[in-house]
Amino acid sequence: MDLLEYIEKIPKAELHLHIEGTLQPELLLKLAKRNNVSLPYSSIQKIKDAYQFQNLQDFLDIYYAGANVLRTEQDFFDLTWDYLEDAHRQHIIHVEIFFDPQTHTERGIPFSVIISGIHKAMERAKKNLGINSQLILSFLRHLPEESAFKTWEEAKQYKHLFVGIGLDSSELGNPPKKFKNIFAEAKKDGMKLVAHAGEEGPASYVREAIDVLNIDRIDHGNKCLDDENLVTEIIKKGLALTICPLSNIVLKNTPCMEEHPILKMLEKGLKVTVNSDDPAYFGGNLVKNFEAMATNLPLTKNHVYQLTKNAFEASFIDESLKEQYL
Ligand code: ES4
Ligand code: ZN
Repeated sequence: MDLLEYIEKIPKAELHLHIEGTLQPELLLKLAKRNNVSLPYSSIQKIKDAYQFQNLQDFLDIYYAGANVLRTEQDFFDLTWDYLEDAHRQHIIHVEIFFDPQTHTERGIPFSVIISGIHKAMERAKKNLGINSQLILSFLRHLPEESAFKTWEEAKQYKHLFVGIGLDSSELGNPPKKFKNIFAEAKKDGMKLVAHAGEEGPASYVREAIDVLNIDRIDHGNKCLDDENLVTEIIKKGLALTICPLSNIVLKNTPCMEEHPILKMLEKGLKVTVNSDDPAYFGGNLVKNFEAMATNLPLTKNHVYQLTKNAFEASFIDESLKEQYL
């Protein structure tokens, strides 16, 4: 079996995936029509042409504008179902999905509509496709902590439907410590904790996410490489990092795939995993991320095996059930 076939066939887990970032141009146009939302684009090609980003904020502006077509439970169902079907085609058997409720509640969409649509698609995927999926509620860090608290008050009645909370959106100027209290509160409520850190922000934000927020897993974390002591601490603690190679290139956090540090991180002993982040915007799904690594880095089957094993180990699958995946 050659490397590309091995990448495709090996049963995989994905741990860093924003459901709003799976909105493909075709569905974007379809939902805009269905909900009478006007878009600045008239064709699939024009949408694709608009996806050119100089940095994280450039991308986020387009991502939030796209999310504006999501209005009804059916819309959230269709979005999630499309992703889960693609995940199944890629032999992903476990996925942890971020959703950003504030992106929708801020424009008047009820929390119940969002969670029901997503959850129903997850249930159907479990039954019809055999995919195991879990939800992580992610707070928008450009909004104040009070907004996260307000969201949490409403979310709590559905807490049996998600495993953890996360932190995403504009990193620079919004350090982890801004969300110290809500993370402590969610932990008391039994939530797993993750946060985007060191994507665009400095190594000190990664340290803060670990020391102040007490996170169980680091999203991105690439910038930890600027601080050797921090790398040693992350390895000692066994904290995993959800690396998103194509995202890093498209958002210009890494100059090119040939220079991506993922294999060096693996060799240092960091527990790194491969993920697609926002596949509709960054040039492809999880398999495409592995393929880009295969083309541009000295990737071997052993690396693919280790990266995949790391993802299952770092997942929030119940410890008693984990064995069956490893
Ligand atoms: C995101 Cl790539 C990335 N970074 C931060 N926040 C996000 N939300 C969706 N994708
Ligand atoms: Zn992300």
